[in-house]
Amino acid sequence: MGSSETLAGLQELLHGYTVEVLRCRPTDLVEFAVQHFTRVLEKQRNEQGSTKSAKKGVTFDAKEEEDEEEQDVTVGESFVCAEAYNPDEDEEEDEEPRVVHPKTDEQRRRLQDSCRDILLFKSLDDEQFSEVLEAMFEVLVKPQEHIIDQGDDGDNFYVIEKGVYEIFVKTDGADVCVGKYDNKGSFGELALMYNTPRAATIMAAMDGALWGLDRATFHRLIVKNNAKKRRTYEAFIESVPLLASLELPERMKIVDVLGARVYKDGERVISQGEKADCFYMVESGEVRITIKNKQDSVEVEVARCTRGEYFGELALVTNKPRAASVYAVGATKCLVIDVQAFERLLGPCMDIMKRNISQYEDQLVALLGSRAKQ
Ligand code: 1OR
Ligand code: 1OR
Repeated sequence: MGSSETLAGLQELLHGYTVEVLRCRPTDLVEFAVQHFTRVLEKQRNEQGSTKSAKKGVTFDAKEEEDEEEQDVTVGESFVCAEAYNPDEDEEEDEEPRVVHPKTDEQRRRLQDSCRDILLFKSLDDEQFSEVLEAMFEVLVKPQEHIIDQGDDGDNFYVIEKGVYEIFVKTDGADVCVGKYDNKGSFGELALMYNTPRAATIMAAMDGALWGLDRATFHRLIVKNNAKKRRTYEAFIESVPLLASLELPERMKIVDVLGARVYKDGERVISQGEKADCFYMVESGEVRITIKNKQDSVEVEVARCTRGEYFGELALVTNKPRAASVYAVGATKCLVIDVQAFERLLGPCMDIMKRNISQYEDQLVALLGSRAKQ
């Protein structure tokens, strides 16, 4: 093995370890390293032992790693915290009775409607998605009811069917309202994903309806999928210029919560004037951005975005309706994060975004100026 290959292997090993530290936040890093690398070694030996995996060859040779990616083998991303998701125990886990909450047809319809746009569900296949739906249960809430209290252990993940829910975060001992969910979205994923205490308090502001998903099912289906998602999108996320100033763990948290949306040629992604609830990055394809003026409603193309570029930040930053419409040019895939994750994770990129926004204004002035001369 050459020195560059050794370095690539080392990077991969440390990377896997970093991921697990981030997920589990262990108190003793050294002890955690011993446990982690012992598991990696065991896995490596197991796979070398079996004919099938001998072909896959778990090795830290940089070139062979690329093949591994395709064959869905993971090294170093396999362990999740104390409660530990360990793929070696998958079979056992699969044998556990599945959680099923029977529902009427009418409930099922409402549930499906509520879950249609949930980003965390976007990377599930049909079977996994229907398992999630089977396991979900209805929760009706009253005004002022706390669904989640900051600091508690995580029990369920929640999808909103209806109602307004306020988000409070403790600052200097006082609960400060930092945002709200307005009749859509989901919350309660962080404690379940990273095995951390609840990061915020969520309180119903009115009568509401939610759908809960228990921790075990969330872990088995969503967290497990996240490892795959990271392998799929990590390289792309690393290549997005806007995110370059973020540390690796922060970039990975973005991958964990993003959802992919695909659009056909000409399909509308954003409609000017609508309320905004998410932020987009173009993963493949292209979008055209159009603005219509108040007088004649004619849409004028003002910009395009291709792979690695972002849009939909303006309304989130200014708290105003969407300033432009956005359409797919050819088949296009966008990676999307919701406004809460945008605020939580993209704070460090805000300066860059604001700088670009000020350019929109310059361009608008230039455009109006050139039109006025015509
Ligand atoms: P959880 O399991 O930690 C509380 O339980 C949930 O509130 C959390 O998952 C998120 O789903 C949701 N910071 C942390 N958690 C938030 C935030 C948030 N917003 C919603 N949740 N911030 C607010 C961003 C608008 C950052 C505050 C500093
Ligand atoms: P949004 O959340 O308002 C539409 O949703 C998005 O289009 C917007 O965020 C930006 O990300 C993106 N003016 C306004 N929005 C623009 C512009 C733009 N370009 C891209 N977007 N101008 C064009 C500048 C080249 C100025 C208009 C003349």
